[in-house]
Amino acid sequence: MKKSFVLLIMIVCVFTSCRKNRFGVLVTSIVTIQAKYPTTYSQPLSSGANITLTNITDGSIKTATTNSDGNAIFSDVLPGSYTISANKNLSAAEALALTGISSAVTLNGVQNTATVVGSQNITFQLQLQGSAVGGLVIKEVYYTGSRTPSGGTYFSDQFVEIYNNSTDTTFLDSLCIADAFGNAGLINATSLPTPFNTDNTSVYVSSIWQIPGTGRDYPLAPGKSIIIAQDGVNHKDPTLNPSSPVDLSNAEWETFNQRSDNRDADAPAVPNVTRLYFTGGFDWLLPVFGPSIIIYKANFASLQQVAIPGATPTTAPRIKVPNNVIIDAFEALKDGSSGNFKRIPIALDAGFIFVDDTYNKQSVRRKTATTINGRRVLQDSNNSTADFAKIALPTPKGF
Ligand SMILES: [Ca+2]
Ligand SMILES: [Ca+2]
Repeated sequence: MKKSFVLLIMIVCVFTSCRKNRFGVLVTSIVTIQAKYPTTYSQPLSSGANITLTNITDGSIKTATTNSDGNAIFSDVLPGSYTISANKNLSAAEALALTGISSAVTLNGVQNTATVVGSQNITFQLQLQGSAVGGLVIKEVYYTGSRTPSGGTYFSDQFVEIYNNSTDTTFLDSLCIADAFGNAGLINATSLPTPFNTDNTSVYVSSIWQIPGTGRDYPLAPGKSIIIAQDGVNHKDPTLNPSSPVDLSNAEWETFNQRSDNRDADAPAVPNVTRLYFTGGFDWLLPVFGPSIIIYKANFASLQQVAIPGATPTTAPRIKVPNNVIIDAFEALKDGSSGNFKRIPIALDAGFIFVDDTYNKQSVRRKTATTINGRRVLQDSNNSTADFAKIALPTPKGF
């Protein structure tokens, strides 16, 4: 009997008197929740975030909104264990100011156990997280090639650079890169635009290469890029082309087109992307008059193989890549009057870029829209005319 009474007193204490001091005054704390934006954002603290403080024991809920200092202040918080959660919706305009990318995003944050004891003035910091704003983009395409000292043509130094233009680390595993079928312009008097241009729902590609990996093997941090070289070697080497503008021996990847005649050498220091489909010659030669390139993720077996209208039956089919799996598209054509030769649907790329000549070392590079905490955010309006600039020399990993 006595034992039970003591136990009862203890239970009552747990639920009542522990919240009061020995004079019977309620003991409460002032709890400040500070909401923090992801570190890739232009501001550290989030104002206008909705904060919910939930008492784990009795389920009672308090809510508040963070002020201009990113703080939500809760007074009269009873001792106990709490879950803190936060939600903040950013409009496209707000996201543009914070991330450089105009795209609405929802941010959330949760701390499952926040303990409040006695009378405190305590601050909890809550990290907001959301899906990545922005994505992978094609940053630079060096397709023109160069001249050798004796005036010969050299195109093995081509490369494509892919940049993480988002706020978060992204994984390159299974990313595919492919070149669209079709002429870049009036290469000769009888050149015709691609017969696939009647379908604006897909891009029809000639060759496809894929980055290997099973999902999380090849992370790419925000503001970082990779080079996919036609050949991952120092092209300035005297045995290659001393007049080449690039050393690609540090490229992340190269296209190795394995052939029985060994016409394409496998640079041992540079890993090879996987050849999924190939209709070219000795190597992954991009059209020096202007290539159109897409990056996408899709299972190769799920893609339709389509015969080229009007081509001979022995001509290899092209691979139809639907717009909705394409992450980024780039189009270069022969010159400013080649617009009717577009190979990429307007929905993916409303324009095209061009350079002055073939084999003149010029490159095309995506413009920088803004810089946030040292991270360049590249311009991506889905229009290569506006987003790319012609530059005199290629700038792998550079600006
Ligand atoms: Ca190669
Ligand atoms: Ca290699």
